[in-house]
Amino acid sequence: MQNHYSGLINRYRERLPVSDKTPVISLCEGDTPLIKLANLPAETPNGADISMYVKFEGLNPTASFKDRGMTMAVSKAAEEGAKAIVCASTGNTSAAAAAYAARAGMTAFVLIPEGKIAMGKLAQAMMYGAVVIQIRGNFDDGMELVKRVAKEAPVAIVNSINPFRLQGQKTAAFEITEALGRAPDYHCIPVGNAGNISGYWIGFSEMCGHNTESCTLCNGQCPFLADPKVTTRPRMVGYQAAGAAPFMRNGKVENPETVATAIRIGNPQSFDLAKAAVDESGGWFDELTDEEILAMQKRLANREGIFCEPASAVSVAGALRDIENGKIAPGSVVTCTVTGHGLKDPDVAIAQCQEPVVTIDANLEAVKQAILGNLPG
Ligand code: AN7
Repeated sequence: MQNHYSGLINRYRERLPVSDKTPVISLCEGDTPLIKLANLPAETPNGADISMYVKFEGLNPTASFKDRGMTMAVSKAAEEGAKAIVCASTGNTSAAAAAYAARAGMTAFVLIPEGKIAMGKLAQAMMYGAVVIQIRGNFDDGMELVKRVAKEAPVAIVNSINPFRLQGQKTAAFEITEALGRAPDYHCIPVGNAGNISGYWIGFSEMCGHNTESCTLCNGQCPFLADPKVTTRPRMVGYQAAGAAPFMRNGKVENPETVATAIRIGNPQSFDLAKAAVDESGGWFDELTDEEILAMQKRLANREGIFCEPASAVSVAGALRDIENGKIAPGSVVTCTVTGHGLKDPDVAIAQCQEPVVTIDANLEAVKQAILGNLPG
């Protein structure tokens, strides 16, 4: 099968820190669709002439963007002979770590905040066979513990403080630029631990021949930097949940709280990299309330057919608000990362669908009435 897509390491091998000696641990992640929105921009004041696209990362093998970084982190851990990996997680990192560890024959230890991760993510970590360690604390507590325990036990950290994670995640920016044949004018993205926005900035920068401070691996030595594919980079726009918005408070948030549990993070590990990316690109950070987040999660599903988890709706909600208020200029090409699939968090989804499900007897007349009573006017 010569044209069989075999994952992002093989696809972008010459742009990643891998060699012939790196065992590629892959689930064919990446190559996700860039979906042009059909309805929401036109329904938004000032949005009629905006081209808006969603990079739907929920269609990765474990249903979130984390697979991009994890294929790199676990492949490099395997190259270094690791037998076990560890991460703190609000859920998606743990699912991805568990899956790639299973494939590599490693043990994954995942620290999750008790009671604060979506059910689908917990199911994944357990099915893939991770050792799930619930802590009576939040993600930030877990992250500190992971950093300390990795000094005392033989486990490789696969959180995004592992620079190979950002290298994998930068490939989404490659795919967007290739799909559009140019860089977008604005790239909008949810921000939690702030690794992904930093990875995208590396990717967009490399596409136009720039090195960034966030690329701690090549120091400007990558040969492909001399072969730019495009001439511009987007403004990077990072959106947070209002109850967990350290970038808006200019520092740590002690007790982060939001319905979007994926981004319930108060002390982002890549704070400086993300701030540099936003500043260097001429972008900005902003925040959305839980009400705005949930409303957009539902609108994306019922107006565009894209079902994402709450944290992922943040990018689209923020972008549409900034189109309406003119911060995003008319005529722009806007891309939004939609980070995780809606099926990850069925509880929050069902809780916000208020209309009761119609239940009827199993006969033709009753079905007919149910249809005729609900046809569009
Ligand atoms: C759906 O899984 O941090 O700013 O431990 O799951 O790169 O952290 C998840 C983060 C956005 C934020 N959307 O990305 C974890 C974790 C979803 C996420 C983010 C996360 P970063």
